[in-house]
Amino acid sequence: MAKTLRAYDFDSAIVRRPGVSVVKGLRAGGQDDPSYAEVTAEHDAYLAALKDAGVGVQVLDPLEAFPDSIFVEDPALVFHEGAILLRPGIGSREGETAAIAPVLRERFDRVLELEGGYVDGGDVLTMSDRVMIGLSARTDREGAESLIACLAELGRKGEVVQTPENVLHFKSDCSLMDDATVLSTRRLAESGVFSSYETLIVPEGEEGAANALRINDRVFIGVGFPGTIEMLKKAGYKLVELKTSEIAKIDAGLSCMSLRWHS
Ligand code: CIR
Repeated sequence: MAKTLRAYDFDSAIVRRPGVSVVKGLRAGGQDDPSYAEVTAEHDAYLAALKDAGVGVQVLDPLEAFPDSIFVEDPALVFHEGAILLRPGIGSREGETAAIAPVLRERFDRVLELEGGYVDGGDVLTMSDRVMIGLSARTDREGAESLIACLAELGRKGEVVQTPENVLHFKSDCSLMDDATVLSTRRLAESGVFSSYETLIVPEGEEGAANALRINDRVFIGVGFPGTIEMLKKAGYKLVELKTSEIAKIDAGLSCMSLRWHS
């Protein structure tokens, strides 16, 4: 009998190396530019961790014209059943979709396109029974509805939810830990979106830890979040601690640096 794939079973991924322009990546606050060398080091460690988790990784060349293109999660969504080309909700990143489209057309038999509106992949949380789409400053209702139509074509159910105010992406505030459990900030969990899930709440002051990443038997987590790390260890998760302080300067975390799927 074929094995049922869980939402965190992955054997394939795509990443894109940072260009030197990454230092000009978007940020909502007034953070300093990150260092190119340190972003590259964080990216290298992330790539090594993916490989160590048993994932085959395709590494794309940098795209200097798009400072944020290292965050390949935002212009597309990928599943075992096929890929969906999204439309990032900020002008400077819209062209990233056309850049990644040929790569996805080579890797997937089915590549769907959003009919209308805007969706950033960072607003999309794939769970085993549904795909949550968080409305945000980047993802609008039209985009979310178009995405639900694409998901239906792939046999998946989409659900529109709300990203907390002043939070970049839905997944800035949460990540799937396993089929029954979500790691979340308090502000997001209190909105009730995870009522049918167990929630592990990151301690106050560690909101950045909520963007963790479950890959196969392990969870990638940012270093510098001791309370969250202790909580997850106690809950029995195998952790891979990765430095994210440079990419955090451009509002990024662990999910955004890869597109992941099971072939
Ligand atoms: C942006 O503002 O678009 C980038 N500086 C950060 C994108 C992070 N993406 C993600 O969490 N999915």
